[in-house]
Amino acid sequence: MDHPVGVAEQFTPQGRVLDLREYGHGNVNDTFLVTVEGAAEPHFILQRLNPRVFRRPELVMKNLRIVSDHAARRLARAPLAGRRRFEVPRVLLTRDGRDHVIDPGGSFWRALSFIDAAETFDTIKDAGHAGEVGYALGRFHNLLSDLALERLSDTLPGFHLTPGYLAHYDEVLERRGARPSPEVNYGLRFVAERRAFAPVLEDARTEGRLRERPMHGDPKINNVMLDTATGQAVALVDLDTVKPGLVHYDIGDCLRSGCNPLGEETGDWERVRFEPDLCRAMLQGYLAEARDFLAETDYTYLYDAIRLVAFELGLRFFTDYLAGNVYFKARHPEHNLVRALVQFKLTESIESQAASLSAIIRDLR
Ligand code: GN1
Ligand code: MG
Repeated sequence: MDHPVGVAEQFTPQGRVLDLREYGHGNVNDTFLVTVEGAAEPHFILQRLNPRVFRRPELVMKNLRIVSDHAARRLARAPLAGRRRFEVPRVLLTRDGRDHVIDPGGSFWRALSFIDAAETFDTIKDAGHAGEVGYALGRFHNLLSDLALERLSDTLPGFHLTPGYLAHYDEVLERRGARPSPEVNYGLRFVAERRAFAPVLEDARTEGRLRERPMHGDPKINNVMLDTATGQAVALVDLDTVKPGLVHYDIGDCLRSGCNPLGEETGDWERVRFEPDLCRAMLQGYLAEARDFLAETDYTYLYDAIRLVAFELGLRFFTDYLAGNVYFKARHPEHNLVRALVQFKLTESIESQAASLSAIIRDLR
């Protein structure tokens, strides 16, 4: 890999790179915050895309440019009420006008504008925070609700298709087996008991009850940036997974991430809970922006979406643990197992509150 400073310099028109440091806690790409001298905007984000995950990085960039240009046009046309700001990261070009750099080692790098005076959190603070996270996702869906779907490529075939993850899990188990332990046995049983539930959203899509829209793909809480002064959501970042899909996976992902007060990286998996008050606040924030474009049947699948995405992410982590940690970056060999147990416990908590969560959805619709 080329030294990132050398790459960063190619994205700076005149300025010199003053500082470059690792940024954020992504599980897939490598992210750096770059500070430059003498530029109108002193910071930008530099990222190296993970080639094992993003096989067609040029398509990722194409989607990103379409989405970011479309959102910028919408935002310019209709500024937000109440002095709210909302931004979508811009793609930065190199000195010779390209949207990426391939270094001599073959790594794919790209740069994005930095959202200033804003911060992210890995765990939810309170219901106010939850409302803002929901708002950000609703705002984002709203901004893209009139973008023609044919313009977006499927950059990650199979991404957020739960039956596909189940098939992959079966293959890995068949190929490598699983070394038994109480935690592994719990995981195996957990998945076995929920197999029939996996295709719930895909069946609804095939049968025409849910239709595709532009989706974000990864709206977890640390991808929502909050204004450092007001605490209001000002951006939903990490747009690599934007593609045509079901917004239900986004809603489920946002809720599984934001209504788990211990956060997805806790080691205390036995105490993980899905918090209904946070769910109410988050959905309220989301629906304030999304009500206009959601159809009646969309509401029918909201509860299933919440339950499914927690299950799906647990299944993805568990599979990666069984496969030897080949997809998600892991800090220790059991990391993906613990991450899986967190999502499985969260799923159980969601299931045990099925009636009250459905009532919350009914109240808000
Ligand atoms: C990955 O890399 P990061 O942290 O933005 C993953 C998401 C998962 C998330 C769980 C492309 O996102 O699907 O929900 O980890 N992204 C990809 O933290 O697989
Ligand atoms: Mg991501």
